Amino acid sequence: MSLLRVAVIGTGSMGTDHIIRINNRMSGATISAIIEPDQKRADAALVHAPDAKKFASIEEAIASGLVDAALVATPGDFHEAVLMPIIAAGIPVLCEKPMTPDVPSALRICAAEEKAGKKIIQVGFMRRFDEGYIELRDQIKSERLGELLALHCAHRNPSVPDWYGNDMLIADSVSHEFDIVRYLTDSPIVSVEVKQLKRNKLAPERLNEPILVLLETESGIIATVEMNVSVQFGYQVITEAVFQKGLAEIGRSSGMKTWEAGRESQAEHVSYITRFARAYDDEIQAWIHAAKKGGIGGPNAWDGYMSVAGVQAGLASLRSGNKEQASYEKKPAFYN
Ligand code: ISE
Repeated sequence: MSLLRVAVIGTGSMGTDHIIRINNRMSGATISAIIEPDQKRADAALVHAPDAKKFASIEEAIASGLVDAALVATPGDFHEAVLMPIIAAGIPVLCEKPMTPDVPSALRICAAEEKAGKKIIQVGFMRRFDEGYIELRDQIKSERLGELLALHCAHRNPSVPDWYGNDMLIADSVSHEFDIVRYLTDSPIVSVEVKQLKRNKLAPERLNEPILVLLETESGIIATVEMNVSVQFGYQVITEAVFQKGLAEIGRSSGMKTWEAGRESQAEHVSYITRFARAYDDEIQAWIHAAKKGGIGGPNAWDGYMSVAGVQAGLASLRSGNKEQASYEKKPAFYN
């Protein structure tokens, strides 16, 4: 295969960012199809993918014979309906997080993939491709600073769009930490406790935040996550790891420093699109290489399910205010 022909389903900000990335910066792939019900958005995306064709559904795009792989960037609620025909066609797919909105649908996806007999779903947990997280995972594994004792995470957005509701603090945003904490510690999350911090009056009325989320792993690590989506000043994802003999910190801005009018300042990111730009590039390039061989090059559907199951416990805690246990199905041998 010369170029992997990719169909993009959903051309909001993330879908469009991936289209630009694939057609301009990645090697080995081109955008051949766009599926987006909002015609204005579809046309705006086509500007970046002039050779692509618009289709009304993923089924039609697959039937056209123009599609070797798919990238799903619709809101999570639509993922299952899009993933099922892709799995049936055996086409490799990168699906943005959350894989699905709830546990039953996540398990249905895993079961369908297992039945199809091949791992073809990669879930868009781009943090696993971020240099800082990769270094931190190595640091933890090496035990150079002794055993890992705790993680302090801050996940801060300047603001969120109108359609971002209170549950999305957990389901859309902390869904990343449900994955990355498990990945850093190599241990599943067994309990979740959400605490309300003093409410930011600048937050939209529908949101009760910031929140502090305590994730406890089976191995006994507690990760604190400050989830904050109205910080106004910029976008930050910072992790401090506490070890027996020292500390490690990742995620501070390395933006340009300026000295002006008696002050020193450093540029900060304002969006995940720039904060994780390199991670997205590495994630998508790894996926393209693997998809050309018919497989995946990153977190799989079971990782997607594990995050969704953690989110379910997180949502229960958001409602009850209590510590809630997370439980998981036994991992099928297929995912070992
Ligand atoms: C968004 O969907 C993302 O995935 C970002 O990484 C996260 O920081 C943001 O809070 C989410 O809404």
